[in-house]
Amino acid sequence: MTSKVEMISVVIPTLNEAGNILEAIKTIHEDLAYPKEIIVVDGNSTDGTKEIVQELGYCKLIVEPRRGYGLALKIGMKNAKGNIIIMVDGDGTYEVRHINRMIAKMIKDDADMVLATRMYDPKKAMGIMNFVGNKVITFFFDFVYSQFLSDTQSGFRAISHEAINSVELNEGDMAFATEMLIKFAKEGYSMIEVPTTYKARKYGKPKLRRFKSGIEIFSTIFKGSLDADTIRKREAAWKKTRAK
Ligand SMILES: Nc1nc2c(ncn2[C@@H]2O[C@H](COP(=O)(O)OP(=O)(O)OP(=O)(O)O)[C@@H](O)[C@H]2O)c(=O)[nH]1
Ligand SMILES: [Mg+2]
Repeated sequence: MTSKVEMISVVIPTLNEAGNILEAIKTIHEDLAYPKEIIVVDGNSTDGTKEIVQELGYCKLIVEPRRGYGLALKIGMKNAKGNIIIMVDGDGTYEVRHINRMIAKMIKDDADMVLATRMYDPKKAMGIMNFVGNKVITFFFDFVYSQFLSDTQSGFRAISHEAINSVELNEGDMAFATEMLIKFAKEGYSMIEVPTTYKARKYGKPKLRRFKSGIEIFSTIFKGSLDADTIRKREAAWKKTRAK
C-alpha cells in the first residue's frame, strides 16, 4: 500500500549509455514534481556515461563493475531512501515524463506497484521479436499467477519501497524484473498498469541477449509456480472463473 509520497528514488541502471543518459536524467530532474533523488548504477561504462552523470552534480553515482541488470537495480534499491522507488532504463526508450502519472495512479489506487505498459502505444516502436517474446511470457505469467498484466517485461515501474524490501530477489540479470512480479503476486501485493509510449534506442547497443534471457525468464516463472501455495491459489482462481 502506498498512500502518500514522502520521497521518490529513481534508480537507473546504465552500461554504455553516454548518448542517452543526459536527456533522461535532465527530464526527470526538471519534470518530476515530487521530492526526489536520482541514483545511477553504472556497470563501469567505458563510453563516458559515468563522467556525464558525475558532472551533473545532483545524481548519486554508484559504480558496480559486476555484470547484470538485476544486480545493478538491486544495489540501487538498497541505497534508495525514498518510500517509492522508480526503476527505469537509462537508454532513453521510456517516456520518463510519465513518472508523474504513475505516481498519481499509485497513490489514488493505493497500489504496491505501477507498471508502465507499452502495449497501448499506437507507434508500436517495440521490435517484433521483443513484442512476441513479451506477449508469450506475459500470457504464461498471468495464467500461472492469476494476474492481468499486459507488459511484464516493462522495465519502467513505480514500486513501494516497503513492499520490495519484504521480498527476496535473487535473479542477477534480466529475469530480475519477472522474479519481482512473481514475488509480489505471491505476497498478494497489488500490481496495476498505466499506458506509456516507447521509443526505439537511438544510441548504443541493447544488452539484452534474447535467447539467454528468455530461458532464464521462463525457468523463473516455472520455478516460482512449483510450490503448493501457488498451485492452490491457481486452482481457486480457476474455479472462481469457471463458476462465473
Ligand atoms: N549497471 C548495469 N546496467 C546494465 C547492465 N545491463 C544492462 N544495463 C542497463 O539496463 C538498462 C536495460 O538494458 P537494455 O540494453 O536497454 O535492454 P533492453 O531494454 O531489453 O534493450 P533495448 O531494446 O535496446 O532498449 C539499460 O539502461 C542498460 O544500460 C549491466 O550489466 N550493468
Ligand atoms: Mg532498454
